[in-house]
Amino acid sequence: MSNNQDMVKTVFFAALLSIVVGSISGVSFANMVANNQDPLDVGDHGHNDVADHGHNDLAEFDHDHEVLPDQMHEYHFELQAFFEGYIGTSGDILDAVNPTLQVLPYSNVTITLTAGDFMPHDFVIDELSVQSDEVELNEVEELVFNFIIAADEDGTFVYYCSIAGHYATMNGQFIVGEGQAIEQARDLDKSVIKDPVDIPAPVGARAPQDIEITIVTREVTAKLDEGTSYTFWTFNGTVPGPLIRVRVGDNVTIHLQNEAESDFVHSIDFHAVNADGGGAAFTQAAPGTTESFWFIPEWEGVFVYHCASPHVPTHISKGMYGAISIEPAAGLPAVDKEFYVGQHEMYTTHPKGTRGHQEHSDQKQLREEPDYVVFNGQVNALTQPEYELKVNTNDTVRLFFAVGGPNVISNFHLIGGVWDRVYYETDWTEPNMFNAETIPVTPGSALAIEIDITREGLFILVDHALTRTFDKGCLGYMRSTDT
Ligand SMILES: [Cu+2]
Repeated sequence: MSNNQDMVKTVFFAALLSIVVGSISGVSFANMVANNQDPLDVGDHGHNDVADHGHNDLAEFDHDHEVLPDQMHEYHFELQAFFEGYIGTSGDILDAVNPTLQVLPYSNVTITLTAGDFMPHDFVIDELSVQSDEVELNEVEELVFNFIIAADEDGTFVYYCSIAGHYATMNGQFIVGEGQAIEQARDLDKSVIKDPVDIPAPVGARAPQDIEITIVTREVTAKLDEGTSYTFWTFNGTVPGPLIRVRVGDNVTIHLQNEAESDFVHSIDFHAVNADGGGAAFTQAAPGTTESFWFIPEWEGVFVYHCASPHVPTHISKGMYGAISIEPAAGLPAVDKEFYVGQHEMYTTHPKGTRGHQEHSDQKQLREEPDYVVFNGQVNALTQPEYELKVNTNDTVRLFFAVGGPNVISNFHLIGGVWDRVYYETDWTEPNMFNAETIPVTPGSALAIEIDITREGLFILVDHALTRTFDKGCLGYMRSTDT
């Protein structure tokens, strides 16, 4: 498929052929069409003749000297437009949300767009120069419009609503020919969500020890969003990987075991480790092998680890990051609750909201345009009742927060509260940030935060670059109940 607009030969003509329930202007449009006038003045190719006289005239239809065949394929799709998505209202797409619309080349595509709510909506395909008028309950409740697909437009395009703020929920695929149809979603019953309470106990006050830790790298297809799957690459099957807790001065041996079922080499780079590649130089593990190295933690604090096998940003975006907490000789102060949250972003071949199996997109990653930004590996993972951060009034809460990236900084914010004490890129001796409203946490860093809960109710974890929260999946709940 060419991206060259000159090669795009579809003409969106007579955008409003008829208005079934119309406005005053709609009536005049309908009259103009009936009188064989072209209300949009789309040029001198006589396109509106196609609509009025049927297929036979198409032999004369000349798109940049290409002659269309006598027989055009005919398609009619019926969609109802809601802010939550387009709903198919007939035929194969009945009841489907943002259904995939697939046609053959040389097609005359008719779309009936019905208003579903009291907001304006439209239907746009940029690459095919399709732009409908707007529908809205109590305004124009239904439009019928059509457009011609010429032969050389094979490909997969995105249709969407161009009203401000509607793209994220109102988009789907328009496939011409074979296209690059998205695969069926699979393994939607599987999850890589890291349970935020699934963390080891604090190290406590003790002498240094020899510690052996085995971490398994696992490539897992699992749910990314409602109706959408993705193949994650993980440490121990979750995103983020396990929270590792050791004492400064311990003798830590890491065994990185890459599952035999893996397709790729994986490794581990600890930002806390004073060694080549943070250990990645010693742990490039081929599928079915285990690589080991040891280190003695020198610096207290919370640090990111991640996979550092080529291509490194891709391995991180696929889910390979986590945090290690290196705790002081005297142990950490006691708190009532501890949680572990990670943020990272994914770049996919189709926009967020697309149903099916999403693949990683190198191109979007290169442009640093993520489709998904999430806490703990899945869209809105920490809003699910089983993964909410559950606290009680008067709890002191410690939160380990890690940002894998690979590219997007977190602006970590709590709606309904203030972070009381932040250990920001520091050791554990004392917090260095107090009463923080929004904490910038760069890709490849982790920190600990404490908050004193003083009320019942809902606190909301967000990235305050709020498009990521409202449109890309970065949302979590901390719910406080009275004791
Ligand atoms: Cu990897």
